Amino acid sequence: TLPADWWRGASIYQVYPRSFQDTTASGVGDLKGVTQRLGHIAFLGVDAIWLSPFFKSPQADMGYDVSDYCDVDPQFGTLADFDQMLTQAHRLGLKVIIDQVISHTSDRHPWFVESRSSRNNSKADWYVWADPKPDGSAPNNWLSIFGGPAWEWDGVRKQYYMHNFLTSQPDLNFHNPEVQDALLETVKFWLDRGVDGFRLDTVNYYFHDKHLRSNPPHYPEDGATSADAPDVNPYGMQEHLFDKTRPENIAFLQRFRALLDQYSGRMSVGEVGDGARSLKTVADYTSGGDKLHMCYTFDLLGPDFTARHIRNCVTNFEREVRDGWVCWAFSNHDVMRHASRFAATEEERAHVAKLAITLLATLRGSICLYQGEELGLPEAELAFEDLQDPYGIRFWPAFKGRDGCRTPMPWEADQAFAGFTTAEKPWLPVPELHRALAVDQQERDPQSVLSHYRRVLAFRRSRKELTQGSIEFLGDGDDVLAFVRRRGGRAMLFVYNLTRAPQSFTLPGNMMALPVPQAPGFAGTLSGNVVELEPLSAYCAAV
Ligand code: TEU
Repeated sequence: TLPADWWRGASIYQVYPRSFQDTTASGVGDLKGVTQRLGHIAFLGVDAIWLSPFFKSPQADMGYDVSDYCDVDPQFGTLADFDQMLTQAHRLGLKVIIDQVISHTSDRHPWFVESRSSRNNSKADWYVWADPKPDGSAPNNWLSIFGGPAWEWDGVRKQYYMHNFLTSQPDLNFHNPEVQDALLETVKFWLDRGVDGFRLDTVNYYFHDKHLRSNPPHYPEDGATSADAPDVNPYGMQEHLFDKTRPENIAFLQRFRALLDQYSGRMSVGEVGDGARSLKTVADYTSGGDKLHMCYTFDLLGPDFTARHIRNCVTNFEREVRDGWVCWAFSNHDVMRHASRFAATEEERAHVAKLAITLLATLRGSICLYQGEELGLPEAELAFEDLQDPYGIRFWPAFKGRDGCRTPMPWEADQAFAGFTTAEKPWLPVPELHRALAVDQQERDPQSVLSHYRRVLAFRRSRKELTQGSIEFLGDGDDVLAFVRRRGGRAMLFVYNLTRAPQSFTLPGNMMALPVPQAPGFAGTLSGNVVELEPLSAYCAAV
């Protein structure tokens, strides 16, 4: 058995159930499919899985629009399938984290159906309803992330309701204690079923400004005002909401944590998607040990894979967040796959994928991997006709949406749809390019990205200075990223060259570097007190 703080430094594997394994020939993955493929995840050497939503849902936002928090969508199976999956995961030593999407519900959720039916029903105040301005327009200037205003007119109540995402994802009114109670009941439902943790979707969107004040005008970097592009989300809305509501959310997160603490070994990881202020939010949400266990930020989900950027992210975090804890990730179901994002050419893709996991596995924090990255999968190129993501459909071709990272897992190269489904057609195509990268091909190749992931994750797991130790950066240049991970009397030096030119790094005066046996993927060499690094390579030593 693992200690109660098993999550600290853990490696978490994100499963996107729609695209993992289909067992019913529906073209969509399901929970039985997850159970069937758990061996692959356990063998990878992670500590936990995070499952994207499988709850009852009209699937307007691929399950991030929930219509029943306490049931499984028939597309994904049944509660019994979930229990089986959970039992099997536990048998394999894997913790199970589920995605709680409680900032908003689906508009088909019975709570919203009732809420919109009149102005005086028992759930009339469970969502964010507001009267129009005298001229009939929306209550304020808030915008939706997925485009257009954050307000939708309802002809029955003759009021607007607020939504941060799709119009079919109405925002719950967290200021109402009954809403909080009802949501905590659903959390309890899954705790009692035995889940080990929760990923809290958009945790910093829970509360809205009670006074519904308009946002200050927002000036994008290019000098245009949001009035120039009213349909494009300028992220001004969230900044306004966050600032005004932090204290209320903290009190809610304390209630949430108190519930988790009635059980043993349960954890929470909040998704904080607030660009500039995310670290402040993470600090507020994870400090003190009475709120969230850790937060997940977007810092490493962008295109920047440079020494300076990574050093900045981690040092800013260490400085701001102190006793809080972060979960780093290079990929998830919302962003372009990092093998494509970080590699400059097709040829260097596999190499960059290996270097990226080596780096991630040596950072301080917990780490999150997204299904398929262990194969070095590139982003899928899809035609408009293939798109399923409403976000992409709306903004095509300026933004192609999130389907390119959501295509099915390739398991067996010579099977139809690489073994994902026996249906005539999967919900998203399996790119031809992914076939050669299928699990069965990479398993037998010790040089494959997959084999490398296994070695690196085992390396991380076997060393407490990696999962729990401190981190201290050496130097502040653009050419190399160097840091020491230390715990008790043990310390390790890591040096990364993320550039396309050879680099060298001189050890600090009194540092003695000794080779580390079985350190995978560190090709740099030491001559005298200088570490020599080929382009895109890494070095490690005991110091
Ligand atoms: O994402 C929250 C979020 O901020 C996203 O809108 C993100 O900015 C965008 O996807 C980046 O391309 C969460 C889920 O991860 C996402 O899949 C959902 O669509 C969203 O919440 C709404 O529930």
